[in-house]
Amino acid sequence: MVHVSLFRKWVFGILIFILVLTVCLWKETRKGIYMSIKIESQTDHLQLWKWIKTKSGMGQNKAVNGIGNVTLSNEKSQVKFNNIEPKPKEIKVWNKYSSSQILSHKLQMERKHYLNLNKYHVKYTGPKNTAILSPEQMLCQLQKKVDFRMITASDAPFNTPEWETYLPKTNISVELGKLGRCAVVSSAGSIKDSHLGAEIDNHDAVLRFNGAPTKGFQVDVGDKTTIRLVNSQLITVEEKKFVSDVQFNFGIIILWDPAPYHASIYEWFQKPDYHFFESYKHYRKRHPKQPFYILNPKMQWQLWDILQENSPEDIQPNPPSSGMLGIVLMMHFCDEVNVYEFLPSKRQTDICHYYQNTLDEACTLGAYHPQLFEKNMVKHLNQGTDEDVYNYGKVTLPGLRRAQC
Ligand code: NCC
Repeated sequence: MVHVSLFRKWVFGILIFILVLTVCLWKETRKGIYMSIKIESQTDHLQLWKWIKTKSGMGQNKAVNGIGNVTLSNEKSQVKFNNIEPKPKEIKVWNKYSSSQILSHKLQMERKHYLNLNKYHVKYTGPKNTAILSPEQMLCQLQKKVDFRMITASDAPFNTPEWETYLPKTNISVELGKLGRCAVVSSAGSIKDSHLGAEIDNHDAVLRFNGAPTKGFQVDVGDKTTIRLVNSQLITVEEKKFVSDVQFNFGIIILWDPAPYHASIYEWFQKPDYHFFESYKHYRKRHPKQPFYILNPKMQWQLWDILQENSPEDIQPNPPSSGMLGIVLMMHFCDEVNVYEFLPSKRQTDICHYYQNTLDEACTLGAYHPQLFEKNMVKHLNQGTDEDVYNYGKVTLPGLRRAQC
C-alpha cells in the first residue's frame, strides 16, 4: 500500500513539473510575438515613446566638438580596430502616433476642460485623417494654406498715421535676407547639459522663444539670436521685464497673440487675448531701430487646422504653441531647419525650462496648447535620424520653398 501511494505521488509530481514547464515555455514564446506585434499594431498610439533598434550602438558615442562637427569617440575606433561588430542598441524616441490616452490623468482632464471651454469658438468642419498624409503632402499643405505675412500699415485697422510710425516698414523677408540653415531652440529643460551651443550658433539664423536667455547658458543653447518669437502674455503681464531686460534688445522680435478662430485682423484687433498694443508702442518708442513685427493672426489657425486635419482625435481648440509657430515660420524663411529639444532627447525631464527649476509635464506634453499633436507632426516631418532625436533632441526639417507641390 505504502509503495503504491509513493509511486502515485512521484508520478503526480512529475506531471505537475511537466505542466509548469510547458506553461513557462508557452509564455516565453508569447512574449516574442507580443513585442513584434506591438510595434506595428494599433496599440502604437498608446505609447509616447517608440523603441528603435539602431543599426549599431554608435549613436551613443557621438560628441559635438567646438565648431559643431560630429565626431566619434575612441570607444568606436577601438570597436572597429578589434573588428567586433557593435551590438544593436535600443533607443527610445518620440512616437509619432502618440494619442491623448497616454497622457497622465491630470493632462487628460485639462485637455477635456479646454475642449469644453472652446474659448476661441473653434468650428472645425474639415476632415480628420485616421491615416495621416505623407510628409511631402503635409509640407504642401503648410506651403499652400499658411499665410506667413506680418501686420503692416496697410492692414485695417492698422492703416492709421499713428500705427504707420510704429510698424516696421521693411518686409521681414528683406530684413532677414535669404537664409540657408536655421536653428530653432526650444526652451525645454532637457536642453540643459546638451553642449549644443556651438552647433546651434553655427547656423545662419537662430530663433528663440519668449524670455529664454542665452547669458549663462551659452554652452548648451548658444549665443546667437536672430529672431525672438514672443507671445502677447509676455509683453503685457511681464511688461516690466520685457522693457528693461537687455536680452530682448537683440535681433528681430516677432509678437503673436491668440485670436478668435479665423477672425479677420479687424475682429481680432477688437478682441485680442491680451491688450498688448500699448506695451508694443511703449517698447517701439524706446527701441525704434529694432525690427519688431506683429504676426498676422490668421497664421495660428491655418496651422491649427492642419494639425487637426492630421490628427485622428480632437486636439485642444487653442492656438499652437510658440514653438510650433516658430518652427513653421523658420521653414518658410530658411532652406533647412534644425530644431533642438522640441522632441525630447535622452535627457527628457519634467523640468519645464532650462533656465528655471519648475517641474511641470504640461510644458512638454501640453495642456492649453495641443503640443502632443504638434510633436507628432514634427516627428512625421523629420528628415534626420532617430539617433539625432535621441542624442540631441534634433529634428531636421526642409524649408517650405523646397517642397514640390
Ligand atoms: O514655455 P514657453 O512657451 O515660453 O516655451 C517656448 C516653447 O518651447 C517649447 N517647449 C518648452 C518647454 C518644454 N518643456 N518643452 C517644449 O517643447 C514649446 O514649444 C514652447 O512653445 C508659449 O508657447 O508661448 C509658451 O509660453 C509660456 C509663457 O507664456 C512664456 O514663457 C512667457 O512667460 C507659457 N507658460 C505659461 O503661460 C505659464 C507656455 O504654456 C507656452
